[in-house]
Amino acid sequence: MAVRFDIITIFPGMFSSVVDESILGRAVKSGLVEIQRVDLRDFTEDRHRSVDDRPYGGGPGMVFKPEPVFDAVESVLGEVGSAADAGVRKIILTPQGRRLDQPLLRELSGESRIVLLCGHYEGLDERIFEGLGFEEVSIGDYVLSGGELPAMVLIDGVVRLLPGALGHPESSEEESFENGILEYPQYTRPSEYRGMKVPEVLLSGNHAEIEQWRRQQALERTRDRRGDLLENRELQEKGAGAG
Ligand code: 9D3
Repeated sequence: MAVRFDIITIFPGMFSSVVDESILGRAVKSGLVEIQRVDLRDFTEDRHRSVDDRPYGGGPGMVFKPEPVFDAVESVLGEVGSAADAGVRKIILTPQGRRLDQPLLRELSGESRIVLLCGHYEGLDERIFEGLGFEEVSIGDYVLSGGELPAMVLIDGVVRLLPGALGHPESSEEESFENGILEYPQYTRPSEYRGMKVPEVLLSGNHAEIEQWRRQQALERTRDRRGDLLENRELQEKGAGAG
C-alpha cells in the first residue's frame, strides 16, 4: 500500500538527504512512497517572507503566524472544513504531543495520506491548533530546535513498515520489539577476534539450546537496561488475563 506525505516546513532542504538515500530513497523511486515538501515561506505576503511575529502580551521570542500555516495547509488539502481532508492523517510535530511509539507507527503505516506540519522553537499561534484539527506528536522528552528531524523519524519509521519497503520481511523481529523485549547478542565470523570468543553454544549446532540461550540473553538484557519494558509487559499480560 502506497503512502503520500506532505511536509509543511520552513526548512524543506533538510529533507533531501533522508528522502534521497537508503530504504526511503528506494521506496520513493519505486513509487511506494510519495513525499511532497511545502515551503511555508511560499505562503507569506510581505517583502521579508516572515513566518513569525512578536507575541501579543509581550515576552521573549517569536510566534508562528496563523495565515501562512492555514494557507499552506489549504494548498495541500483544500479549504479547511471541506470534505477534502477526510481520511487524511494530519500531524503537527511539537514537544507537547503524544509520544511516538511502535504502535503509533504501525497505525500510521495503514494510512494512505499523512500531512506533517513541523513546529519550531518559537511556538505556534494557538489558532493553528484550534482551527486546523491536527493531532500533536512528539518523539521524546528532549529539546530539539524544530519538528523537521522528528518528521523524518516518523517517516522513516512508517516507511520501513510498508510491505515491500524492506528487501526482507522482518515481521517476527518487529513483533518481538512490540512485545517489549530487547534483542539478543549477535555474532558473525571470525569465531575469535582480539581474544574475544563467540559463545560456545552458538557454534554447537543445537538449535533448541541456541533458542533458549537467546531468549534468556534477551530477557537479561531487557531487565538490566530497560526494566520499564518488562513492567509494561507484565501489566499487559495481567490485563489480558483478566479480560
Ligand atoms: C519551552 C517552550 N517552548 C520554547 C519556546 C518549547 C519548545 C518548543 C518547540 C522547545 C522546542 C521546540 C522545538 N521542538 C520541536 O518542534 C519538536 C520536538 C522536540 O523538541 N522534541 C521531541 N519531539 C519534538 S517534535 C517537535
